[in-house]
Amino acid sequence: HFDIMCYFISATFLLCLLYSADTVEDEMEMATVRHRPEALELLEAQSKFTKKELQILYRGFKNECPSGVVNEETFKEIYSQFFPQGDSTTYAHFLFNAFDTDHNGSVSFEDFVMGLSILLRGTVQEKLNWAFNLYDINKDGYITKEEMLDIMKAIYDMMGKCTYPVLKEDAPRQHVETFFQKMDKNKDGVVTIDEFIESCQKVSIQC
Ligand SMILES: [Ca+2]
Ligand SMILES: [Ca+2]
Ligand SMILES: [Ca+2]
Repeated sequence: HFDIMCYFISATFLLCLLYSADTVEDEMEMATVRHRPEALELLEAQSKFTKKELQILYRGFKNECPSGVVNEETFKEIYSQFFPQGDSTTYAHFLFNAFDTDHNGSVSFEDFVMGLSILLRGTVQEKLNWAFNLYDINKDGYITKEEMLDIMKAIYDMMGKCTYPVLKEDAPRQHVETFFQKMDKNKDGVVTIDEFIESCQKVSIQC
């Protein structure tokens, strides 16, 4: 499970780098930032980024998405640039839903910053909560074996055949069976947030 977590965090980190890469001064963008000082101040209080970092992130965000929001298609395009050898469509879809916390079909700058804040600077507990929310595809508070299998297949698709040329067809299912056995402590067929956090923390300690 740990390597999967690392993969998904690094993938998200790449997205962050892309957004913040272009730090070229642009007067128009700075003007836009100045138009929303209250919004940035609120975000500074809610997230773990400084005002300066938020301005850089905002400029990159507006650069990439002038409309101020990211839709699912844009998200998928960005991911496919980083994983050209595989098909990242499904994983990008799941990640998009995890970032779109108010489920209105778009990732606003606020959604983006709050997600990044957790992934890059959150506590272990916050990161695990976020990961649980990602795996809980239908957001009902439980991770089923099917949901975990869907995520696992999406990650395998994203990494592509070049990364794991000798991978057997049933590898994702075998992985899920192993993880699920370990996580589903009371054997009721679903993983709750408590079971998830308990087993992930054990893995982290072992690493
Ligand atoms: Ca949203
Ligand atoms: Ca669920
Ligand atoms: Ca259980």
